[in-house]
Amino acid sequence: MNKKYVAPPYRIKMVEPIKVTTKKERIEYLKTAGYNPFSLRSEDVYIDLLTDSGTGAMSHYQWAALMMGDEAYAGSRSFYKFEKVVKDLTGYKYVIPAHQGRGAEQVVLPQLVKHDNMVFISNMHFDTTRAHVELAGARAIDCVIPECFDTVNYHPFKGNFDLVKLEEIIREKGSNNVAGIIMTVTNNSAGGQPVSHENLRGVKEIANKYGITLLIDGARYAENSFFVKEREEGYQDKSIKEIARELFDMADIFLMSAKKDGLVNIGGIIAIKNDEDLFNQCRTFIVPMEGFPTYGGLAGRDMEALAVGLLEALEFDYQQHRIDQVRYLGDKLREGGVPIQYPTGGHAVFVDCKLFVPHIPYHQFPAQSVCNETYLEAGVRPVEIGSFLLGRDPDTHENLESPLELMRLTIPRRTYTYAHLDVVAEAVINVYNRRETLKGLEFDYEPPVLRHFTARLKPIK
Ligand code: PM9
Repeated sequence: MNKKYVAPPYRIKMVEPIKVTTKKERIEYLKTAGYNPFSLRSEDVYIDLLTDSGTGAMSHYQWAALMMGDEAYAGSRSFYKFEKVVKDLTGYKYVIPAHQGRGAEQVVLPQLVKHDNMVFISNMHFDTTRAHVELAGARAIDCVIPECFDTVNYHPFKGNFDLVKLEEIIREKGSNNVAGIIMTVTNNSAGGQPVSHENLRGVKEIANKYGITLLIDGARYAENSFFVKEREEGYQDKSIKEIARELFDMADIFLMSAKKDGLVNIGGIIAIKNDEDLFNQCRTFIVPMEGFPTYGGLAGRDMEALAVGLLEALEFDYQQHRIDQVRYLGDKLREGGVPIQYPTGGHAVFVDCKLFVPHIPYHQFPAQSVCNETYLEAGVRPVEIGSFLLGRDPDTHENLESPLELMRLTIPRRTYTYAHLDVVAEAVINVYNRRETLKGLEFDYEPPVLRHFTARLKPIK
């Protein structure tokens, strides 16, 4: 096998041209976008590493499946096909589609909030999950192991829960005030870092001891299962599918943004192991929020493509190449001296901007500044995961300081080649070599919720 990288287990049947722009053009585009790459037009981006969410390429099996979509409003044949795949995969009794991950969150999370002053505890809440926890009147507490914040040293499972702290929080809050424990796999916000099954077993024991519901936020559950196979003692001979099944066996609810490991452009999943009452509540609420329970905001054709994509994401050859592409970019950046969250995660390389631009304080959004400069350098669009995204304290409205200031270079699935990743590495290394010249940012306009999506910024002179 090629030692430099794992070559793709697919060939390319259709291409989408992308535009190379000049630096002069990019300076104008970024200014018009309010120094927020979310507001750039995608046609002004050369290599788009904003997200791996819904941006991947579907296989020809998925495109063929689209043609089989049954667009009946109720009882669609495509729903039953999708439902069977999810039930077989998870072993759960109840399945409801949603239009995407946050659609699933907005339906399920409020059902678990029974009274005032409740909390959810997660290894790390993703930003939309945190927003839905807060919109449901609860509070979100993160409880990841401290090794996660040390980007320099290796730890195989930086996504793990801090089990001692988890139990302390439950005792302090009182178990009847804990609406749920959310295990995010992989842990997106801290670098696409995996969670071990040993850790998950520990979380399950604690959840059982205190009678608390355990949810899996499994947008990237198949990538997590690949890492478990690769790194955790005793899993080397198991298939990714078997490992994933063990993960589902340990939880009560599975929420998924299917735009990641579902290998589709749109879709979400709610799966409930056996709580019939909760299922009935969700079926009731999905109607005004997302749509009738057999389509949940999706077209029949979307459910067809998802039924196929869920299984493709569990194939070993697919995952081996996928994870290797990301690791390739991480290794190139490390060779160039760029500080990254190490080891490289499943879906993205996370550049540590606290170390990259230590002269920019958190309230001037250091990682956003590095993202903008990377776009100016080569038309590569990364995304900030740091204090800009974290937002303000819901009670005091103070700017929160994120423990990590990260620039995420997110790799869409089956979309870019290793040559594109070479361009990205060169661009980031060039920016790193002139890092002292980078400046912080301040707000021109700040929206009240999930501000990073639509805010406008300006460079501090
Ligand atoms: N994640 C991501 O880019 C897409 C939105 S931000 C550009 O990483 C987890 C772990 C996620 C996630 C989305 C959602 C929400 C829930 N949990 O985007 O609503 O990573 O499908 O999913 C994004 P939806």
